[in-house]
Amino acid sequence: MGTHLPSTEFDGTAVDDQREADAEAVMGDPSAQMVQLLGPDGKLGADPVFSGYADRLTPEDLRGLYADMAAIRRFDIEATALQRQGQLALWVPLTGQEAAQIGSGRASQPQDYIFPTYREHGVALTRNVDLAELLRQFRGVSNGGWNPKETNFHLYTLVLAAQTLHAVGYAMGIQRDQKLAAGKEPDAAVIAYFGDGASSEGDVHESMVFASSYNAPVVFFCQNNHWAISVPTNVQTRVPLSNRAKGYGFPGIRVDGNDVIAVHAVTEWALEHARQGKGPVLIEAFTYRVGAHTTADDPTKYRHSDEEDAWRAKDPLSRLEKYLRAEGMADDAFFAKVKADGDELAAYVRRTAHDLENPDIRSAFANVYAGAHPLVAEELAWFEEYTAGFAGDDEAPAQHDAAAKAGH
Ligand SMILES: Cc1ncc(C[n+]2csc(CCOP(=O)(O)OP(=O)(O)O)c2C)c(N)n1
Ligand SMILES: [Mg+2]
Repeated sequence: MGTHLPSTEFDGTAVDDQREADAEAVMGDPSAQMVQLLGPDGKLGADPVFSGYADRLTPEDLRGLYADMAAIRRFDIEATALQRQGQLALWVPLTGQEAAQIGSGRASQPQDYIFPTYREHGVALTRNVDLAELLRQFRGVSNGGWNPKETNFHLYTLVLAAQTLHAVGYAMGIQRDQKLAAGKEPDAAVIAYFGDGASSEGDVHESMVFASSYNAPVVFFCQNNHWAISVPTNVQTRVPLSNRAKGYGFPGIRVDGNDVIAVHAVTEWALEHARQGKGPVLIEAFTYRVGAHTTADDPTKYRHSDEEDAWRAKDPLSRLEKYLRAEGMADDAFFAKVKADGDELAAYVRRTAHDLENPDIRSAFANVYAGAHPLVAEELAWFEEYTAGFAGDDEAPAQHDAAAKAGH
């Protein structure tokens, strides 16, 4: 059976002209409707609303944003290498999306709560998640890897868009808590990250309806990186994704996702809006996945390298480097230090990843229910009998906390 996807799907020959024209309108040069402060040439422009937010960033903040972006890019390279060497089962690269992630993550405050997808390693860094711990899931030694309560950075969600529902539910919860604790605790907001492909999921629609109906303090942060594996964004939508917010009755902003200053400003504005009880905001960060979808993907099969080259010219790091140098805010010594710090981070991650041990699989039975459950106990008993039957495994399984908790 042939595909039902429009012919803009990569085939190199047949092209649906109308779809191409629509795609041009949606995906083509969007500058007229996109918030951009720092252009690819490293020059800082102005915006009537968001320049005021950008002005809050000190030279030290700007150097910090650069250092974070460089660190996470270095981490991404290291994790990709670890996967190629068989140390990780899979890796999900973020290169190209550093500004969208660092800019938005750095705009959040400690009391805010973040629901990521599976690619938000840059946001994880801004929330102080130990990046070596983050590799646990990709090494297959954990279903999560870190304790979300410590950082207010939720576990990765691989079921597309499911976390947008969790985020709105959480936002509605804190909205109620805040009423009770009025004035005693800082107001908090929630960020729900999702992709352009995930935007087609019913869960996103339901989330936006609920968020709007209840005026929930949630920022929907869509990283439009132009691809959902091999499907381009113009198959997901015929209008800019940010426009969809209008239908739900809250603000939608498209921001240059490779401009860390604009992303920071827009996210700060949106979080303030949410914390002040003014309701949800949709941010569409217009960016690009420069590498493969995952280490199991080969993008040369579905897109042209000239498209990748055009986006490399809009690189988020090089434009901030140009700006910092031109303004005299950073010199060679700063960039050398950033590189050395990145190498040190990579060495730490490599060392730690090698040592991440397999968990006792019985621990999986311990966390099914809060307390003991006869069915879980029965399944654990079966499992122990089964594993005891393997040659060489002649020791009876030791009594284990998990077994105790499962009621065994
Ligand atoms: C509900 C669901 N359907 C399909 C998949 C398989 N899948 C994993 S990633 C992906 C593409 C997602 O694209 P996008 O939302 O744009 O995010 P990106 O990977 O580009 O960051 C798909 C279809 C899934 N994980 N969950
Ligand atoms: Mg995508």
